[in-house]
Amino acid sequence: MSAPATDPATDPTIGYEVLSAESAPTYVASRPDLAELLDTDRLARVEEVGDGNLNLVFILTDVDGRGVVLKQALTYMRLVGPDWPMRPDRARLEAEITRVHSNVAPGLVPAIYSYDPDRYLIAMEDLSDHRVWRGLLNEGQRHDGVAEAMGRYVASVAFGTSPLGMDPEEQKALAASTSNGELCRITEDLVFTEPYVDAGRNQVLLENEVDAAELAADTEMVEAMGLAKWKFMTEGEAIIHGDLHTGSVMVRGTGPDGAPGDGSSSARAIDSEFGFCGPVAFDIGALWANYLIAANRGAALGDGVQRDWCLDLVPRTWSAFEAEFRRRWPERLDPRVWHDDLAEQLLRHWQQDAWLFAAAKMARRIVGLAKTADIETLDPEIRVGAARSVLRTARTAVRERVSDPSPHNLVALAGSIATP
Ligand code: SR1
Ligand code: MG
Repeated sequence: MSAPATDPATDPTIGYEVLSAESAPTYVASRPDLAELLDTDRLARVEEVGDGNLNLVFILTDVDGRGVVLKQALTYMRLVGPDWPMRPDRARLEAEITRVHSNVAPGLVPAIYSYDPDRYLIAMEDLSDHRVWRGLLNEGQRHDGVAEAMGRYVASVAFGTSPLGMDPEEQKALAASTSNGELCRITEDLVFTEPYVDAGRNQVLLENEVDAAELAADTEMVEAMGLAKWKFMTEGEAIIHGDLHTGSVMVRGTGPDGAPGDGSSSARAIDSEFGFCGPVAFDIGALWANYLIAANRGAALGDGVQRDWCLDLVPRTWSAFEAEFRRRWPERLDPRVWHDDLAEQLLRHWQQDAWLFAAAKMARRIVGLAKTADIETLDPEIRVGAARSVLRTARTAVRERVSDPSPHNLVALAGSIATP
């Protein structure tokens, strides 16, 4: 599917002002709260940079290096065009969820400056000194500390936006105000269903058609995905990110292998528009899946160092998640009945379910709509094998998850499949 030919800024069917690189400076200048963030008379850069599937994203910076990002929702999915209408109010949800996450996980998401409900437009922190983690990984760059930061982020959200850390009435009100059936349905369809029941949106290389057919005919896999879908649809634990792949993480480091904690490094989770009150393990599984996809890219390119480094991100995220969750546990709101055994049960449950969700996320990125550059940018001769390995990893993971759900076992399993 290709992006629409019509320019959204001049599309009369949209019904509200859609910005362009030409009109964005005027918009910022007209908003007193934004105009003070940068000098619109001395702009150095105005660019539409959105490379995601859904929205427009503008970066404006002035000659002094001050900037703002404007993210605007359209009335349809950008990747597909007007044939896939979507409610633009998703931008409000993203603004609200990012603000909540900022409160519970400070420094790990972008700052939100304002939300414009007339234009479905978020103004947020300029992260143009960061880069999208997926792109860095695809270049073979290794930024230590990012996997750990994301583990801490997921744990902070799990604790701080669930009844463990929020007043139960407030938490239920937040769950209601961030309820997002439309975007959840996209995940329910694209992640848990369509890789197994083709709705006409699946696509693989000719040589991988046999792998896609085997995946869909694998009853144990399909039943596991049925369970994963059920969990996704019913387990409202915390206000999760909902789409935490490596393309949703921005990284600033000191360069390749840059050491975080030196004051200049930073990792932020962006794009939480798929957020809702859902299962905590979904975010962990999304990260794990994308680490394993990146490891398979490394293996396909014959880069064993990159492969091993990417595999190791799985336990790194888990350990940071577990440590942060345990650190917060003494602050839980109802220790009268939430004894320490519950923490152990929750950690076990999240570890097991992360395998299930990781398997779902791996398979969808190979077979279904919305793939990953990690695999898609490989030459077809090696792409076939990499795609096959990711699918094998997903199918093996659903079988192995019960006997030993440790992250190290997932690494061993994935490493035995991701061979150069
Ligand atoms: C068709 S685009 C939808 C996908 O893009 C987002 O990144 C989510 O992963 C979603 O499934
Ligand atoms: Mg996104």
